[in-house]
Amino acid sequence: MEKIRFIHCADLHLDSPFKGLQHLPAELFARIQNSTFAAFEKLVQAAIHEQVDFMVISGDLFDEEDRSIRAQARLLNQFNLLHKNEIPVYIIHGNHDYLGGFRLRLDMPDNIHVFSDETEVKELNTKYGAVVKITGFSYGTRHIRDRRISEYPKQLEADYVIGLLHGSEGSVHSEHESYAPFSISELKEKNYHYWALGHIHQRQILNSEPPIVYPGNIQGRHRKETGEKGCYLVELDKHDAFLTFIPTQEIIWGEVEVSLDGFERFGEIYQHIKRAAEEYETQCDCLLQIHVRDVSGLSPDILAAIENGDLLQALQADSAAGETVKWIHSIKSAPPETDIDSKDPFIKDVLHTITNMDADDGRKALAELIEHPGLYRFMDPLEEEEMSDLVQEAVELILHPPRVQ
Ligand SMILES: [Mn+2]
Repeated sequence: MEKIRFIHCADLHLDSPFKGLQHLPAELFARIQNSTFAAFEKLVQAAIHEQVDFMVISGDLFDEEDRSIRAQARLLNQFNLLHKNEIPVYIIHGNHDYLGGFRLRLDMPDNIHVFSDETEVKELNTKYGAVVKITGFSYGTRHIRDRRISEYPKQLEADYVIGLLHGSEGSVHSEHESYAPFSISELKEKNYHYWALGHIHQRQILNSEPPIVYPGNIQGRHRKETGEKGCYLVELDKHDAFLTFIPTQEIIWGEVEVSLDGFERFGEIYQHIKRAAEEYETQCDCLLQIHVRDVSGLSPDILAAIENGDLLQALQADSAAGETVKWIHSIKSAPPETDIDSKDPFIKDVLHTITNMDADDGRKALAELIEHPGLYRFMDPLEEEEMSDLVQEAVELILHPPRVQ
């Protein structure tokens, strides 16, 4: 049986607006705004260079349902390049770019195959003679909460069968909070050779035989989407699967931890953090968050300079734009462990309750907001990680209430 080679990517979120970064120096902000496109261009170059048989995109090509003309035109350019190089592309749309939201559509070249909102099977014969069947569906509406996996056919006749699915892996019980949920065993039952997932932006391989894969997004879009981002080059033969990660990010979101133990003066601390940022290794532009710890020995003046942003501003003024930019976007201080014990009994009680909350308690606490009839349509369900971030931020606010001027 001939082997096949393809690229699996997802969650391009082309033309993401990067809200909240407008205050950055204009040149840097322009690079950031262009980054989702630049990442996709790198990905297409990799596909051409590797001469893959085809490409699959598992949803969320665009960031918004009313995708901009700019995003469509730039995507079309890349699809034309793939067309010229005889690389077919198989696409499902996800919750961010569901079919119902299509306001206008540029004519796509005939190497582009988009799945409809009904689960369907498409067949492809590679130039080396392998028969591949690809199954999937596009989101017709923004919220798909049904277990659509039951509609995927079993026992398809082909050399290779690949499933495309945009959704969340989760148990039956968390159904109400997730998109097109499925379990790993449900996917395995189908006897496919590869599951090309999308939706979760953190790259992860859920299973190796057969591979069940979230490639993550191709460009981080905020401080929580740290590290390298990209796609997988997949090679399947009769017995094995080989996956190679190809980084595509144009700008990397990074985190650096800095201990301030033993430091006293503003100047020293400034130099110390600056050096730590310089030592952060990266080949591309990066946006750094600095986590300072061991701050209990610092004077109130220094602590204030960290909290009110003075230190951050000083550091930013110094990071001139160059070939590659290292921009510190925030400095966070982790509260010392002892804080929790030294607070008064009321705060201690609140903290105890809040740190023992699980995701379901969190959802109950937010039910009024999440289930509000006017908001429900617009809100994505909160992922486990977002819920724990909310709890963490609440703890920090209780321990370090913002000073009222
Ligand atoms: Mn997405």
